[in-house]
Amino acid sequence: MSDMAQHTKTSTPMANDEPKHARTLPLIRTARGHLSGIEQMIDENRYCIDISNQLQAVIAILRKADAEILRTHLETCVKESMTSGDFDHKLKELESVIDHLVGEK
Ligand SMILES: [Cu+2]
Repeated sequence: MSDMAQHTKTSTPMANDEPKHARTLPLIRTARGHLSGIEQMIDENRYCIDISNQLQAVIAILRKADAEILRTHLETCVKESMTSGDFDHKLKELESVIDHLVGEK
């Protein structure tokens, strides 16, 4: 089963119609705006350090977005898995995420 199917299988619809990760969308859109600006900077052959600074800013935004997604995952999917019998699988997934975050795998 793919990760997406697994996620869909174990996710519960929110009480309203708002997507579960809606609060993260502004960060994603901000990052996309930054990336467009960086693309333009490269087209304009701007100074390397200026481009790098902008890239660092996008990376920081994406890290924050990732933290928000994971926080929501804890508050929803993981919390629900405590009663659905899927908790061990959710822990394994999180262990893998932590390994990636610390650069171990
Ligand atoms: Cu989740």
